[in-house]
Amino acid sequence: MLLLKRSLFLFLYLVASFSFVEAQNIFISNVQHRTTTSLNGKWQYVIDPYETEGMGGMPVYKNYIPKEESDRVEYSFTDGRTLWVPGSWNIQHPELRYFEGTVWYRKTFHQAEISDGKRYFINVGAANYLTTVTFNGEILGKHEGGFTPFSFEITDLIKEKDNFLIIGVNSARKADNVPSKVTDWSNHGGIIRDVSLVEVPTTFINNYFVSLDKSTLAQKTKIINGKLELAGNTLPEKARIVIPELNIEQELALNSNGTTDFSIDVKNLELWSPENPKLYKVTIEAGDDKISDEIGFRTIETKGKEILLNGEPIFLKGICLHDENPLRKDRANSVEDAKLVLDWAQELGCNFIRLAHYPHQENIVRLADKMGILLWEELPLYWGIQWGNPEVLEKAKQQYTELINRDYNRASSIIWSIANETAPIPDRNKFLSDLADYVRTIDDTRLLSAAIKKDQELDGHPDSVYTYNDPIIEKLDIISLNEYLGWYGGFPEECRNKTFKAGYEKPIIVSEFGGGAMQGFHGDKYTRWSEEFQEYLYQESIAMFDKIDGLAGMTPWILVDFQSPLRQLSGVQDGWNRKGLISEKGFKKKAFFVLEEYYRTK
Ligand code: GCB
Repeated sequence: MLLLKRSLFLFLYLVASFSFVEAQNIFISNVQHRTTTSLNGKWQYVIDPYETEGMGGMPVYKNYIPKEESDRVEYSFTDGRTLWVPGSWNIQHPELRYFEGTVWYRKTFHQAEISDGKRYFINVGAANYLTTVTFNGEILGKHEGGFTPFSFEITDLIKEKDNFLIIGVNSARKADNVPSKVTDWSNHGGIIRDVSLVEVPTTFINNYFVSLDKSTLAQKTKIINGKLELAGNTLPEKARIVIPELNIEQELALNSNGTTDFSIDVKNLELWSPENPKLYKVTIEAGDDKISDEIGFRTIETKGKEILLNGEPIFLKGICLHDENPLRKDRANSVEDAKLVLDWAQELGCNFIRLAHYPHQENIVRLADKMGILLWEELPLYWGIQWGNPEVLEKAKQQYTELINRDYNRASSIIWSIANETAPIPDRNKFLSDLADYVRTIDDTRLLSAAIKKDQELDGHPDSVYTYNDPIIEKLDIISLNEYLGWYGGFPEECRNKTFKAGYEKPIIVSEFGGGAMQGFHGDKYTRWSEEFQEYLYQESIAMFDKIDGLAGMTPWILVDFQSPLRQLSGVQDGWNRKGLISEKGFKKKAFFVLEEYYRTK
């Protein structure tokens, strides 16, 4: 693997730290294994529909409380209204069902012991979309992007008693956001993932990357490459990495800025794979800090039209997924939520999941590591993006930096997808091409793809040939295509007349196909919304795709029905996209078994 240059690492750190924030948005990796206090639970809130950041001229984050009868304060956090964190506000109160704007959340807490030798941070797993973090009456900064983590330091502000953390979250959809204004999923607003108080030594290990060097795969002694970065003023000269099961205890000399690139020789390494999702305990120590993680080592690459995992061809038996718990109708935000859907995917026979269309919760990626499920991860570069706007490109890079920082060490994550169904116009081609280069410079250990748009003109026409002509393919390792013949245009049997022409020596993933069905509704195979229609569509689609030269996997759309404001057909959709193989209540539809059978034969 090409190691990141130290200067690049620093640059990324700066991008992640200062692009949208005055100061202090610092990336802290692996929060789960640090000393933390959860700030989840009930938070008080105030709605700010006109986005004034204050009511009656009084900033909400100042937390004004009337002391005398004569005092004028025009908002109150203590009127009994609360929101559960983490969670989507839209599903918690009828008054917030369709609310898209700003809500201010307040949490108060005591911190019994504040130590001089420690630094304190507020870490937010994700808040959708634009977040203002304030603490004890001071604005710490803003974070943009609804699905990636961020941290702000509060060391100089934290007290033993009566701390108040006030976070404003604005979920308004805007044309220059990533994603842009219209999506086929629910715009769940609010603090959607865990919030915690993180305690670290004054100088601490804020980030590290380790991965298996693919050029050494065939060797007996393999090499693990790594990077390490410390944050703080009293930088030690040395750090240490320990992997007990591999008998590794290696000293790492640090540069004067607290970073290092390193390589370790390893013998008898058990490779991570779906059949053997072996994770090693890895501990890194530097100065007063010590952090442990569980990490798997594998390689992923392409050769001609094949995808190779650990040097061996693999067929990706996949399914698409949104980051929702359908039973709770909420954004997924726990290990239990992740387990629910990963268990279903394994029942279906999957070894691969496309986490559509934005970064999902970290719990699912960590659980996939343990269960041996490969993942495709993507950013919400979806319909309607302002391709010509350089600020939007910066936002996309920022989100990618945060996602890669979070998941770099996860063996399950093998593909970064840089876009979904975007028309190949010059501005978009330039944007995605820049982004592809950027992603490769931060992480050259994974494969790049993008779900390219179905061929509009040819789609739905019998006897047609699908030609892969999107210029962005040049930049990608894998060609991925969404194809809805039989649902959006034509009937399922028209799949018999469609062929696919590649012209590239690259593997192909069918990243979406499918159609809607209401679980429990039956009819003949031409009855729209019946389970039989969807079943027939799966039979014909699978037969069509299976003939594609270079087919390396598929991720039909989608494992479970999901909420979407675009889907309003009463009595059928009622706000749900019905293309799931499983209903929102957890019942399987007939098409589930068609795909399961196909995967059994692969
Ligand atoms: C697509 C999109 C996906 C939609 C799906 C549909 O092509 O990528 O986000 O939900 O079609 O159901 O139409």
